[in-house]
Amino acid sequence: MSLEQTLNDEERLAGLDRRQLEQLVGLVEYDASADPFPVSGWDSLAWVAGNATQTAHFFQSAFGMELIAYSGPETGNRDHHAFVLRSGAARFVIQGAYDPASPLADHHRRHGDGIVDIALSVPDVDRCIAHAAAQGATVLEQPHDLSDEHGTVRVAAIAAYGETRHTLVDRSRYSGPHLPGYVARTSSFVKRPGAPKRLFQAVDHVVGNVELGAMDQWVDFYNRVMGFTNMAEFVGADIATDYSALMSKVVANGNHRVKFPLNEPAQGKKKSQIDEYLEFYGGPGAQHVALATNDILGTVDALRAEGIEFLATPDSYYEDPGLRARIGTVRAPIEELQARGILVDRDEDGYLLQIFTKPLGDRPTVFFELIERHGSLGFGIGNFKALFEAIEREQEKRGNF
Ligand code: TYF
Ligand code: FE
Repeated sequence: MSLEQTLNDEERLAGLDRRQLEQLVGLVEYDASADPFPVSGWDSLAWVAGNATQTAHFFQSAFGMELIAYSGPETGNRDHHAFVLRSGAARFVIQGAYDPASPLADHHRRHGDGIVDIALSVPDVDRCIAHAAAQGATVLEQPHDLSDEHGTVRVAAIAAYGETRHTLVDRSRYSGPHLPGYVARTSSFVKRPGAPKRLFQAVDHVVGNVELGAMDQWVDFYNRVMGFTNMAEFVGADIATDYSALMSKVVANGNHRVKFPLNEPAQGKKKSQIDEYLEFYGGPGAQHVALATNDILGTVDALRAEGIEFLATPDSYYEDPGLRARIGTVRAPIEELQARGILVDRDEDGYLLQIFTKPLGDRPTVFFELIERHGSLGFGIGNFKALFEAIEREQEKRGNF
């Protein structure tokens, strides 16, 4: 059986089948044998938090994630705490310094809370690294084995934008809860009766913000080093200056599980949201994570009930007769979407529903998107104007014009 016909363990564990995954994240068939750097999907997103203990609690209490593994002083890790959380096929690792001299403390001083490692699942770590090195990528960790009584994981790491990295992980010979050094851990957290089993099923895309003039270099990096191809959607200089103050292109791995939009700032009427990010993150980094859900209405309701705040969409968005003509019939009445501020976009392949949270932490940097795809493989370009106006309203409240 080819790699592409199989679901990964996380997806199988999450009870997803292939058709659901095609719908959720736009999974496609492709010929992995010709791929110089085959990637099968996401492994995990590693975060640094100023207080991982509380951030891990927040991801459980508000985002309904489930604690599955832990590393920390009690397990022999005297540098930091790390909590592994899961929702469907999505896995987050929340890390925070224990030792005041931990490099994670310095990282947090520079960047605040954010995503430090976008780890990818690959069937052949050595082959990927050989190709990446030949293409001139910065190899941060050469391929090596990590072993314990549950088996062996092969890992390596390459540098991406800013201080972000891609760890490459092959866990096909491993049955432990996460990695050697972690122990299985469940939480005492009890979900409210009637709460949805999970609020999101998978990671759809992770967006990178890079410096002015660097977008094409990073598109080239993902093309040349990692064999990613460009997706159709992009925001060019022609529309950038009107309202969005950014330019954007999207690259994806062969099966489209992994999608990376890359933004760079553009000169607009107001200070670019990308410049604001670069200033407060202290350089390039991951801007937003889009979480795939098959019930965005229920998820938004559950998150709002936990106090999660979303960008406001003005009523004029829904009252525009052009919107109704453009989006046609979608699975919920527009009034239901309006009540929650959910945006709709349609293209030749179908439509999508999406909504964006406010920044998650103290700095105006990383935030979440929720996305429910119905055939569309896009990122909501039809919503950019409304979305960027909403972001600008938030920027103004922070005193950034
Ligand atoms: O991933 C995307 O490209 C869309 C659009 O600050 C987007 O979600 C782009 C920039 C941004 C927010 C959303
Ligand atoms: Fe997005």
